[in-house]
Amino acid sequence: MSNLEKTLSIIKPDAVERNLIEEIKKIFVSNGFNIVKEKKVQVSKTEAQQFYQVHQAKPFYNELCNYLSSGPIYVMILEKNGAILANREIMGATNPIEAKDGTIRKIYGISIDKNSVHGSDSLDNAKKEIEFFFKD
Ligand code: IDP
Ligand code: MG
Repeated sequence: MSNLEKTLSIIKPDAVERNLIEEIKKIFVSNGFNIVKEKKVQVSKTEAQQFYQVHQAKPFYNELCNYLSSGPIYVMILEKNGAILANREIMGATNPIEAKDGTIRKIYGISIDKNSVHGSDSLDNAKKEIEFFFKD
């Protein structure tokens, strides 16, 4: 049975800055994801605040929005059967220290904030996040 899903992936400023876009894309492609759309952008602080609205009550919200808007990011729509969960698995835990071997955050993450990638956490959020970056 097919369960084709789309999810939003972001290669965050720390990874773009270290020229890791191609290496990280290779991990997604070799794990069976199809990259449907992709672009490099830089978001404003206001846009970062909108994107991370679900976290507005968190103590790290302001820092998080400053960080996402601090430099270019690479956004992708990834497609695969069960893409949302599969992406969360290949990304690894939020804190790179806790991420499993072989996950993107384990390999490339610097710290809990500079953890190299974002991935949608549910079907509903995937739709919202894809719409946020790819309105057309
Ligand atoms: P996720 O990215 O694994 O889904 P979330 O809990 O949704 O993790 O948090 C969103 C982002 O906020 C994380 O990827 C990370 O960059 C940042 N973040 C999460 N927890 C902390 C924290 O305790 N301190 C600083 N930044 C954090
Ligand atoms: Mg999240």
